[in-house]
Amino acid sequence: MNVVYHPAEHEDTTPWRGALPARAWQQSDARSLSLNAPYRFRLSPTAAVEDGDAFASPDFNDGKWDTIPVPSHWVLHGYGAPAYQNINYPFPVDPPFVPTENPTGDYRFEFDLPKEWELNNGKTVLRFDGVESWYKVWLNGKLLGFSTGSRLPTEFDVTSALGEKNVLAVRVHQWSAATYVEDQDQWWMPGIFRDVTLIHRPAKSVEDHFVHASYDHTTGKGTLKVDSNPAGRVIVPALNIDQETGTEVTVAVEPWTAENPHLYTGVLVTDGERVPLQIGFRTVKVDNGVITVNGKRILFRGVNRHEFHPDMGRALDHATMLQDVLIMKQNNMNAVRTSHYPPHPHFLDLCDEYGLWVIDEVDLETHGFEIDGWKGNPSAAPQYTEALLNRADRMVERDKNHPSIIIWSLGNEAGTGNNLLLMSKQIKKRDSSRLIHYEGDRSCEGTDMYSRMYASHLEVEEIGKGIEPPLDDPELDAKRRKMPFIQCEYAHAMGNGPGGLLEYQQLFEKYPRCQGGFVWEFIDHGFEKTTPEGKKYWAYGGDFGEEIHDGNFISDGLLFPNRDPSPGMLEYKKVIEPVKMTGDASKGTLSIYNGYDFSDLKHLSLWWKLEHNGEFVAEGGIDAATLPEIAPGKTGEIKLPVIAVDGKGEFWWTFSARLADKAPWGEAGHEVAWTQFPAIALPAPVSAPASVKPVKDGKTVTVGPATFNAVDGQLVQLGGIKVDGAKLDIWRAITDNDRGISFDTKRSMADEWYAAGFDRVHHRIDSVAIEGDAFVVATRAAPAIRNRGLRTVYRWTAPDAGSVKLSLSVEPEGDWGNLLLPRLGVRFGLPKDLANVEWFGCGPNEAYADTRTAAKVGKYAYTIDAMQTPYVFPQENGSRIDVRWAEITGSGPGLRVEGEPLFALTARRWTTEQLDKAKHTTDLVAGDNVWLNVDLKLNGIGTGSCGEEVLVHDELFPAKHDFSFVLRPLA
Ligand code: IPT
Repeated sequence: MNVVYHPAEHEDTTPWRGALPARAWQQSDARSLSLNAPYRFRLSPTAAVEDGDAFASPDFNDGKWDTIPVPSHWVLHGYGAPAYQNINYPFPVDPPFVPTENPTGDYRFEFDLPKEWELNNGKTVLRFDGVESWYKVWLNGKLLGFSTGSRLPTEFDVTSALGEKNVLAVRVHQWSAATYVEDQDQWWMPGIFRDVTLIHRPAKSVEDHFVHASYDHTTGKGTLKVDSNPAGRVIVPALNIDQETGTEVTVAVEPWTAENPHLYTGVLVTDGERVPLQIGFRTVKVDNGVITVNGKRILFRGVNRHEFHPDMGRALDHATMLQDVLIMKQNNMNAVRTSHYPPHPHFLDLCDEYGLWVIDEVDLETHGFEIDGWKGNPSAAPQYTEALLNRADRMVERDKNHPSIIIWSLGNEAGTGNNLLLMSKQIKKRDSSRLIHYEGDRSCEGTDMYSRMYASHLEVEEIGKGIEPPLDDPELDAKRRKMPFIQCEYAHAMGNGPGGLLEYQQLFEKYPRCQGGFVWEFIDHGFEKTTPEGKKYWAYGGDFGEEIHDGNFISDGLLFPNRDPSPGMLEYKKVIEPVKMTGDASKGTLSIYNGYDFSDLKHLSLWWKLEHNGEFVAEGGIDAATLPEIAPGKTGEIKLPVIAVDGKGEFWWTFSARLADKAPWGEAGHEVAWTQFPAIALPAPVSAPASVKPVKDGKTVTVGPATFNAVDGQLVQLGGIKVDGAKLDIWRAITDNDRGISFDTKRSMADEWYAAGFDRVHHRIDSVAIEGDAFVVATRAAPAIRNRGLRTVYRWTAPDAGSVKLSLSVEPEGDWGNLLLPRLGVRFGLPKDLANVEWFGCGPNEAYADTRTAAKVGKYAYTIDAMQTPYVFPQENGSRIDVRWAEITGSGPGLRVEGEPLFALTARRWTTEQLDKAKHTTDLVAGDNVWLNVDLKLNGIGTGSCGEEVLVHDELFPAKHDFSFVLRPLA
């Protein structure tokens, strides 16, 4: 039997029907009516709804229906649940067909037209700013058409259907032929999730307008031409411009840049409408293989931003959009890639206003085709040509008047194919003033730059030098070799990390061709859930019962879901600081490098502080006005204040560059950049000589304040503190980056470490003896199965009656291959009342070998609870680096640890093993001990969850290590 498959309506790849041509996003004096409101709603399990289209009729009785807010996602309002897959489609790949189980939402909304609405003047359009993924619209029973393109607007002409009383009916299918091109790495969340608006289009109002505003840096003049249909006048009072549309004028202007986002307020006037304009003059080019704006090379300090809010999903409100822009600006970012679709248009208004370079991306991703060798990929399928061109067109038309957008991106992870080339041509034809980006086609046909994601440091360096491996096609290779380079994604901010940011930044600053990148990504997409006991946690993939899912890969942002900054955000802010200061106390100078692309430093003042062993000595300010003038790319110098310091202890200068006055995005005093350096050479560490001999008394040995079991050598008591399980520790709770398979070496630390048994090390006691001044315990720490082990000798001596020093010597034996160690240190179980930690060292936040740029030397006091970083997926966290001393105290006796000279410090209420097993923060339950780790070192963090492993210089090799510190019980 021959079966013929007929695609259903929503399985047709035609992008829309009945819609008006795309046009620029604009607000104007024309009347508009927001139709955002609670709508009547019902959900059906399939696209074929029981009573057909009956619901579209104005007389349909929806009295029994629920209501749901518009805009929103129904899965966040009790209908089904969000679902997370990264690359995979949640259904069989068989375009354009989608499953019969296709959640379908019917919406109904009754509204009255305001009395003033001029029904007889011009027309009225109904606008949807975003509906996922396929929808059909009726007004008063009249079918208007259908549309796709979830994150793109669609307008329908409703003039003939509109009355004084109206019933709007919308049917939305979650899955459609369009789903195949919307396979972005995010939650699947259907619904009418952006605004719905009724907009009056008076006769002779602006059908569309295109602002062309360029800047010539050689003359300091801008050229403005506003195209409009119909023609009208353009008025820009500040520039004395009052001229016909379609004509060009060149005048002296302040240009627009992300650093100084100068906008000129104007108005476009036709006989029917006044459209306010925000004009930014700037010229984007590729000049000599480098992206320039207004004649200058720019450096992207960027981030990838998905739209996400833990309550609203992608239905963001304006306040959240503003918050995102402010967070970016306050953390020194200057660029955003709108991954992987055009954002809500208001976000782009904010980018214009506050200043961010924008890569605006087409709503396109077909990543799930990769697994089948890209067979049937819509990017190459003629069946999808119209849909893809439609998406490119609607993005460009909607967003073309934003000065902040300097690059159009064709989409993300959509393989290669002729449709992409056609999109590129279409965009270039319409708007030659911006550059084109697409990462997925390494040949760079149809793009203006070479873009990569997660290229290793080594590869970025090769690209910087122009010695990257060639393409097969010599012509394309020659072309690409002359192109500017960006990392459209790098430094995967999943869990603890990313590591290696500093080294990336150094490459971007070194090689003109390497123009920076965009960290993946801005925010963890986590939804709040509650345990049966009422404890809240962030849910990720799999927590909603998805049949297939990608777990916590959705949790890879610089912000936690509630927009609290993660340590990664603080690190990135420091690494990309636009001002670099370096102090030299021996010369008495501070050099200041202006790393802005356009700005001078007049907006900054300096504040300084001198500290002695973490205690305040002096502070002061240096006024913006008294600082030397330092042009972008130039370095200036100031003299350090003269303050006498002696050689006892550590004296540190801290210099901080802060906003001198309130900026639109930050308060006066907001820190932009800082540096620290010692005021005098650091004192050499003094090793404490033993002065009190060990004493054996029956079953115990005492060394100063420490008591040991004489048989197994275990430390059991430190002054008044009971100690549990003090021993060498090489394990850490696996981080997301440990778990990942590194792109460069194909290694997964987690796989190697579990296989090696580093989580199940046994400690064999080889000898316990008093040797002169020392109590010496010789052990061999090793997991089962293999011959490898760590010969570990603990030498305990007492510098005085009140302290005991541990000198640890660790020596690997057996076959270690190229294994690395997770950590190397000593773990102590202490009484749980020890809840507070004070330390002098780096802080205040966690820092690891390759995530430590933002750590400042100082004295800090935290509770143990506050020292934990609540990663959505629990993992190693909270280690403080370069600690000189720490005191852990509680209601009973406390303990002081003194480094010789430095150690890394971790304190927790659960063991590493418990931390390693936890899946959500609520799995972590305080136990009967506080666990203190005094570490020589931990392996770096890297960005192996999606990228490369730890750089060699931050890896922890199993070599011979000697390490000592002093323990001093406190009364
Ligand atoms: C890359 C995707 O472009 C991005 O959307 C996100 O999924 C990221 O990975 C990982 O979080 S693609 C990857 C195969 C490099």
